[in-house]
Amino acid sequence: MHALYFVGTAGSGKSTLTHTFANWLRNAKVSVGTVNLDPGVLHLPYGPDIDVRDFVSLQGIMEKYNLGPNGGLVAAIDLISTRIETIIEEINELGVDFLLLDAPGQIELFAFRDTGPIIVSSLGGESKMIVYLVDAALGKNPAGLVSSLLLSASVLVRFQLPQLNVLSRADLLNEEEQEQLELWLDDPDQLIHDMNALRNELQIELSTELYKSIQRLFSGLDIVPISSLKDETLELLFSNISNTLTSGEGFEIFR
Ligand SMILES: Nc1nc2c(ncn2[C@@H]2O[C@H](COP(=O)(O)OP(=O)(O)O)[C@@H](O)[C@H]2O)c(=O)[nH]1
Ligand SMILES: [Mg+2]
Repeated sequence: MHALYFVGTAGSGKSTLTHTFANWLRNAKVSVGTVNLDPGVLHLPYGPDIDVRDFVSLQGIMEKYNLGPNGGLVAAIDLISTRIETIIEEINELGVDFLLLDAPGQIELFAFRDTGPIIVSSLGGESKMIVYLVDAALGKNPAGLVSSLLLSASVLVRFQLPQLNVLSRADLLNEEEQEQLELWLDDPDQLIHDMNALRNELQIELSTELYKSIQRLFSGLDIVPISSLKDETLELLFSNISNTLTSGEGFEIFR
């Protein structure tokens, strides 16, 4: 089984992509299961095969411990790790080739509490990776892009798994904005030059060095533009995922 964790900032399109990519895989005759890891989500665009809300009740936790929504979410996430064994059993019962795991809306709950790494190290067997969603809304300006990539870099450091960066909701960018983004990704000097907010030499130097480190960390920077509204980009997503999981060899159905 291959486990794909969809991680990104709130609203970057994780749940929608879990839904559309699962459908795309099913159409390609690939067996797939979905897991909702967000105890606080009210509406999902898909019916998950496994849902952490069946194991931890946010409302119940808020009432029992007299917590507000934020404290409740933190406690709920932490409680998931106590139910891991049962969740693993359910996953194994699914017997699918691909497992799509939809991370909680707020990235810090998953990436920066202990539970995230515990879940990732326990669920999904040997073949697993992170699909990190850089929201296209943040790719419209250089500071948004750099800060989003910094977050992606910290996810990489935190989980130490193969990681693919995708530009999610790419249909929100017009052609000019797409080209601008590609220019920034290719040319750090241009990116830094366009960061008007940087007012002094120190800020410019720091940003340049940070950005170059990010590029090294991701061995160059290729961000795959995808959109849940466009099937052809989901095919591109699959071929990038298969390359990442097989170190460039690709899966059989795509060779
Ligand atoms: N235009 C566009 N909107 C999208 C796309 N994917 C998600 N959305 C919208 O973006 C919002 C947030 O999506 P959601 O999947 O809930 O994000 P999550 O918080 O990361 O799970 C919703 O209103 C979605 O309908 C996309 O590819 N293109
Ligand atoms: Mg979501």
